[in-house]
Parts: sequence; C-alpha cells; structure tokens
Amino acid sequence: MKQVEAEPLGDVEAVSKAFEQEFERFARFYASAGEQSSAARGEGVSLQAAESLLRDLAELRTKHTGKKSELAALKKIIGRVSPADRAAFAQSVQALEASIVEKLDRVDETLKAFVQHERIERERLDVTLPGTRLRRGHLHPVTLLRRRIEDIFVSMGYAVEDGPEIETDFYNFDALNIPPAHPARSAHDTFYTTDGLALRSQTSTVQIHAMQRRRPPLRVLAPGRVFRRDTPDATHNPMFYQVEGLLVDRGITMGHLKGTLEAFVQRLFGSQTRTRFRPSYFPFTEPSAEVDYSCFKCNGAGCSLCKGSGWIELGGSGMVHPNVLRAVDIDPEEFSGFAFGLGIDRMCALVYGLDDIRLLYESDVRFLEQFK
Ligand code: FA5
Repeated sequence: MKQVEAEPLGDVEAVSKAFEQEFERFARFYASAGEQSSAARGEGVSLQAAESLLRDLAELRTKHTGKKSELAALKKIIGRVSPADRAAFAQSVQALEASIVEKLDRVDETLKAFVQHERIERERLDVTLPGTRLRRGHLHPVTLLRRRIEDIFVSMGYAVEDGPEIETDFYNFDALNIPPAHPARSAHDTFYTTDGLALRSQTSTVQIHAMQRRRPPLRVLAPGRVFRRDTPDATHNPMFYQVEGLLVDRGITMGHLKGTLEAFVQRLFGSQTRTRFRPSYFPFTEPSAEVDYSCFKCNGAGCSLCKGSGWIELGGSGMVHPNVLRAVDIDPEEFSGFAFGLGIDRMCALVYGLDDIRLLYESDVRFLEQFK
C-alpha cells in the first residue's frame, strides 16, 4: 500500500477549520450549554427557529462526521501514514472527532431541551387559575330613556318608525311646509353633504316617510339622531336625539294632543305631573305649542332643577298643518292629526341629574356606568 507522505497533520487542521467555520452559527448554544433551555430563550430564539436550527445541526453532523465526510477520509488514511507519524496523526484525528462530536452533541442537547420546554409552556393550562371575567356592558343612558319613552307610547298603540338621517330637501323642508327662504335651510343651521343632501335637523322628517308608508289612521313614534350646526354647550350638541310622535285620524283635535302628552309625562314622572301649553310657531303645525311639564323634583314649587320656575320644557307640538297632509296626498278635509317632537338628551340630563349634556357623548365609561 502506498504511504502518505504529505503533511497529514495539516489536513487535520484544515478539516477542523472547515468544521469550525460552519459551526460558528451554533457556537452561542455551545457556549451557554449547561444553562440549557434558558440559554436559547436568552438568545431570543423562537420555538420555530430552534426547531429549524436542530434540522440544520443534523445536516452539519452528517456532513462532518458521516461516511463521506472529510473526517472519515482522514480516518481511512491513518493506516497509510508513515509509521513514524502514524501515532501522532491517529491521535489528532481522534481528538478532532471527539471535539466535533462533543460540540454537536452539546448544542443538540441545548436546543432539544429548549424545544421541549417551549412546547410544554405552550400547551400548559392551569385549570386552577381564575378566569378572565368579561366585563359586562350596559345600555347608554340615552338608550335607556328612549326605551322607556317607546314603551309608554307603544302601550298607547303607537308603532316605532325609523327614517334616514340624510335627507333630500323634499323630506327635510318642502314637505314640512318650510318655505324656500326659511333660515333653517341655510348652511348656517343645517349640515349639507357635498352633493347637496341635508343631515336631518329634526325627526319631523319621519312624519313624511311614515305618512307615505302607511295611510291614516296612523300612530307612529320616531326616535333618532338629528344634526344641527349648533355650538356645543351645556344644553346643545351638534348631534342629539329627538323623538317624534305623529297621530293622524278622523276628528283629531288639540284636546287629543294635550291628553296624550299629559298621559305620557304622568307615566314617566308620576301621576302628579301637570302640563302646560304655550303658543308657538312651527311651519309644519298649526296651531303650534311648546309643551312644559311640572318639575318632577319640586313638583312645581320651584327648585334648582327647574331654575325656580316650577316648569320644565318638554318640546314642540301642534296640529299637523294641512299643507303637510297635502304633500303626502292626505285630504285635510277628511283627516287631521297632531305631532310633537322632544329632545331626548336634555330630558336625559334632567332625569339623571347631569348638568351638561356633552357628558353623554364623551364615552367615559366611569361616567356612563353610573346609569344602568
Ligand atoms: C323641533 O325640532 C320640532 N321638530 C319639534 C316639533 C315636532 C314641533 C312636531 C311640532 C311638531 P325644536 O327645534 O324646538 O323643535 O327642538 C326640539 C327639542 O330638541 C328641544 O326642545 C330640545 O330639547 C332639543 N334640542 C334642540 N337643539 C338641541 C341641541 N343642539 N342639542 C340638544 N338638544 C337640542
């Protein structure tokens, strides 16, 4: 057999270098071996990355210690090294093999321990831990009041109606007998979309939809959001809630309107509550009246809530104007009706003792959860 005369120890060094170069990316797990899984975690390695590193490590082992590895080639030539160098060469090959295997084994151990630990952590379920209780929500005070109002009118035979919040001029103004030059139409008072539609400034628009949808006799209640270019203050918001009532039938008079609203405030605030009607003006009602009710706190004696007057304003009302009936093809000779519109926000503030209606829309849960 031909003897190997070259520098066999130089070959050992070259193989060692080649291994070290590729082992470099695993070296951090070798250095920290012993601390085991925490070492890998300390390196910011994810479970997925650790699993992938383990696969790469297995490849590295095959490449550097397998049958076709440089190390195997070195082992094969031991017998051919000149007898003088053989022992030293064999020793250094063995030492190299031991070192490579030891490094691969320790990194393998560290990564495996980390992967196992992470998998257990991930699947751990402590059934004795207290659960995370979902916080139960509740209705907004405006919704609570709106529902109370709806309940009262539904019990009097009213149907709850809805209408669009964006309206054409016909529903917002024309059909409500609001003349072309009326200030309510101006962009100072009403929000307009870029294509000329208006955000409804009162729920009275639903009167028109309701009369088109149903023919008289009808009783409808229409709560909803309305929009006005009002500057926010303690009693004004640019968006607020109104509730509209409309009744159309044969032989309806102002007496029915007064009786209905009195029954309503008595159901809401107690049977001692009285109402009063003050003459007013709305284009869509004739005659028109502002409605007040005796203060629910002092029963009319005068207190801070009613600002000493004994009365609280409820809203606007009146007999449906004949022009409004005509706009929806109802004969005012045959039918008459009454309508009213109340602002829910201000009523809500009074009922819940708030001194500013803006509080209702600040979405401060600490405030809102007082009213359940
Ligand atoms: C009207 O809006 C009439 N549509 C009411 C009506 C209906 C009359 C049917 C006749 C027949 P008025 O503009 O007064 O009326 O508004 C009614 C209520 O809305 C007021 O009493 C008030 O409570 C409330 N309101 C008005 N502006 C604001 C605002 N900026 N913020 C909060 N509430 C408001």
